[in-house]
Amino acid sequence: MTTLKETLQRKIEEHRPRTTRLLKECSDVKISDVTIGQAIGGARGVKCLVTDTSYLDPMEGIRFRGKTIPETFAALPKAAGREYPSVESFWYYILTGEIPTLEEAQAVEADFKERAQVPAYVFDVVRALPADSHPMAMFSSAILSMQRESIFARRHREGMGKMEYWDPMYEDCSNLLARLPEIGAFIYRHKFKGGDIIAPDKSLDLGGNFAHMMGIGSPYDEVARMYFILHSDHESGNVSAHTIHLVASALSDCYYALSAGINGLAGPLHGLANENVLRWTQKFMEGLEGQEPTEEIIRKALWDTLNSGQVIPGYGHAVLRKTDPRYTSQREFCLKNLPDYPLFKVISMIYKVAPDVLKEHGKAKNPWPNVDAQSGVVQWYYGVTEYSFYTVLFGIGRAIGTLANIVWDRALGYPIERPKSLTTAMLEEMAGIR
Ligand code: AMX
Repeated sequence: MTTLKETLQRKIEEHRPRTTRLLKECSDVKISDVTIGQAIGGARGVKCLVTDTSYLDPMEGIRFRGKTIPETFAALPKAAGREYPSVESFWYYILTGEIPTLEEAQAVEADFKERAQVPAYVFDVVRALPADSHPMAMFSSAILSMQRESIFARRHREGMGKMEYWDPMYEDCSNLLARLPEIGAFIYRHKFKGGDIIAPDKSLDLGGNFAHMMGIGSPYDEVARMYFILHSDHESGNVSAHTIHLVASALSDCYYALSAGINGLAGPLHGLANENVLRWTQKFMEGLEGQEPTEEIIRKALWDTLNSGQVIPGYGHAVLRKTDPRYTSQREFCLKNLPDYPLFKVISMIYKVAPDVLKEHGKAKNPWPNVDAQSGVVQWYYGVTEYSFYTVLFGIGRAIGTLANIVWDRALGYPIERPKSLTTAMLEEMAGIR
């Protein structure tokens, strides 16, 4: 059996000549044009990033290392009696592109247990924040506080060579990922359960241990595995992944980079949408005052939201032009496990009505639901009703793909990122209107 790190090293050595060749022989091949609309419009659709961990097709949705979500879940090994693969097996896969054997996946589980010890000062940092701090501010601060642990930063100060960068980056990213579930669960229990903290159980895998530390019984361990893998990666153009890649491109270590990305994920147009979906739905259900929800009532509530100038949270996407397969995957989970749950029924009704409302409204390029329209229902059902915590869950998941990506960034020697900006006057001149 080879270890994950040995496999990764082999993969890096195999891959490096491809990047070298592209740069040496094909640097001038054009892959994208940029219009004024794109320069003002958030660089939408400008192809200028290279990401091998995942690819997002507008019609098909995400593929992790070439596999769709159902293919990924089917291909990864599962421990006896489990429906979902471990996060550790997925970490092996997203880092190397190879499906591990169960034995290899379990070796990563054992490795993570060695790395999972969260320094005590991290909890002090969370405790020191005002009680009404948002869980995402707590999460980002906790991650940032661990920067002093960075092996990459130390080795860089000591003058390591560029070809070695990936190694301490891999070590840091593995350490950080292994610690995130305990930090997340600590924030949850500290903020919402009166500080009644549950100690980790070293016999469990990452997903199982997270469920245990949250204080929620089976099958929440399966929910955690599913949730973290589904939210892991969405190529590199989205705000959190791009921020993490950008910050790391300055050779900032993964603690700085992930903390920064978490801050981006905390925005309502990005990861915070999962909180806002539940806020919107709860407010809607309270307003019903016992009345049965109907499609007509939902349609009116959606229009009220649009007419007040707000977006419908959980709908639309910058790249996707169809229902997000991450939404579908969680919907299938609900259909199997909680088909009659009232909140799921409302969410399903919204799914029936909202796309037509958004089409009629005529603004959103994509009227279909994204991942955030469905994820809160599952959490709510299993007792996590404190929806301001939901984006922390997203953040733990998002760390998996983005940390793998920055290990590869360092392995392939990607430079500091620095796109060029122009002034408005320059654009007017180029357009011939000045
Ligand atoms: N409700 C109302 N209006 C919407 C909308 C929605 N769900 N989605 C898009 N629009 C509007 C935009 O605000 C924009 O309006 P404007 O012209 O007045 O500025 C117009 O439609 C065109 O936008 P777009 O090109 O379709 O989308 P975008 O790429 O600019 O933005 C996104 C994408 C996700 C920010 C947007 O669809 C949105 O705000 N959705 C709701 C929030 C949400 O669910 N975010 C989570 C996305 C997934 C994730 O990152 N976790």
